[in-house]
Amino acid sequence: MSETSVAQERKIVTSIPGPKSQELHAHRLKEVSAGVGAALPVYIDHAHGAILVDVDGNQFIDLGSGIGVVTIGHTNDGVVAAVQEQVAKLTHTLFTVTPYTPYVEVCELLNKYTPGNFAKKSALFNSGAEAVENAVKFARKYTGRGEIAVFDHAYHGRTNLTMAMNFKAMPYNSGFGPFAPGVHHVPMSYPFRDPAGMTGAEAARRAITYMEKRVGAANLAAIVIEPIQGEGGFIAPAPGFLKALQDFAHANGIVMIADEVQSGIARTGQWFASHYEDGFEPDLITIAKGVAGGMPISAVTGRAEIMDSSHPGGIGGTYGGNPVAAAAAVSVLRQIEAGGPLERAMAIEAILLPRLEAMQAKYDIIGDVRGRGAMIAIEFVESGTLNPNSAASDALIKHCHQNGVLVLNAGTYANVIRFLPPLAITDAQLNDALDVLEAGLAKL
Ligand code: PLZ
Repeated sequence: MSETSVAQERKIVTSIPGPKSQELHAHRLKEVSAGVGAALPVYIDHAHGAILVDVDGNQFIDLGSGIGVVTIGHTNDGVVAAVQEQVAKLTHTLFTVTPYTPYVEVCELLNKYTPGNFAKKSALFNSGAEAVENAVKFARKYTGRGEIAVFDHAYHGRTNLTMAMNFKAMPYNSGFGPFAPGVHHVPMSYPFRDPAGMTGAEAARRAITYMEKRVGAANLAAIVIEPIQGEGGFIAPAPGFLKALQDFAHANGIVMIADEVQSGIARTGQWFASHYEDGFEPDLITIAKGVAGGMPISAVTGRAEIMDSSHPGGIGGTYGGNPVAAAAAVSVLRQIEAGGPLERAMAIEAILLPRLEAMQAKYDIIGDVRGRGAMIAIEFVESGTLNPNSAASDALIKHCHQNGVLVLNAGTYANVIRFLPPLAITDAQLNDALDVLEAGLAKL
């Protein structure tokens, strides 16, 4: 889809969802499992940049990027060209049968741009959950230990192990157990809800005490944490928290794993959100979503000695690092390398943060504005309290959807609106979307 074929503006021409979408949705409800949800059942026909066009001709400004996936923009020209070229050349061999080069190039680029000035290697998979599963496999094999620590408010996926690692029972886990053993949930640093003034070091002490007393440091294979939590509501721990956890991990032979499935790949204005914490260099990083502009591919990247701990054949899968998805990833990574996306994420922050903070000053149901780059959220409370106010966020999300702005909710208490725009969004589109949000706030 070229730029000219999608007018880069918001346009609502029917009720939302429109008549065609309603008809398609009725069909879907008959054919598709009810367990697969639908946040906004408008059926999208095509997209470019930050604009989604539905089957009724409505155009939405996308502030969700398919939950942080099309970071580089919908139908990015480079990604489209790379995919078209690769799909006509080679679509599959299975890398562990007969290899091909795009797989290796993705690994090389990830080894280069992940934090940590040490020898690294990578392995490729299909989904974020699969990357997290494999990071835990590497850590267990390397340490010979079984237990892992995860954090309150975390989200890591929908497989059996990653369900065990999620914080929220509903909707992710409830009724799907029993879950994989050996997973321990530890208190997170949540500056907005922690006691006022609690430092990162103090929150880390709380978490470490739990790991030492409840699990035993010598039993832990890995600590797994999202440097900025995604589904949990863009919770960035207080400064010093991540580094203190890493120091504890390294003093005790534990592998430090950063789950950057949502926060990685230019999303926050750095290659990885881990870069924001001084001295934080995770041993392993999980990567997915934004790395391939919508093509399914994921990775584990990290210390060579950990990544080499498995015997050949212990790691893999039929589709992992598929040539077409890998070609898309090379395009995305080369575009970030060439410059532009990181700066664009910071420019988006420079628009989003002050405008949202101005709204917070005016409307006291906005308790917190937080995040980095193009990963920013607002948390709603009942006026003058910390009580979660999901009625307000629900109403506002609905208002935005009705008016052609796609926003997503998040948070343990479902009281957070998160903004994950494609970096291709223009200033005018972003400001237009924020005008819609502000009009909704005024109406509440
Ligand atoms: N780790 C940090 O954010 C995916 C989930 C949306 P998969 N988050 C979006 C939904 O409702 O399914 C995610 C994440 C972090 C792991 C994952 C899992 O990635 O590619 O969805 O498996």
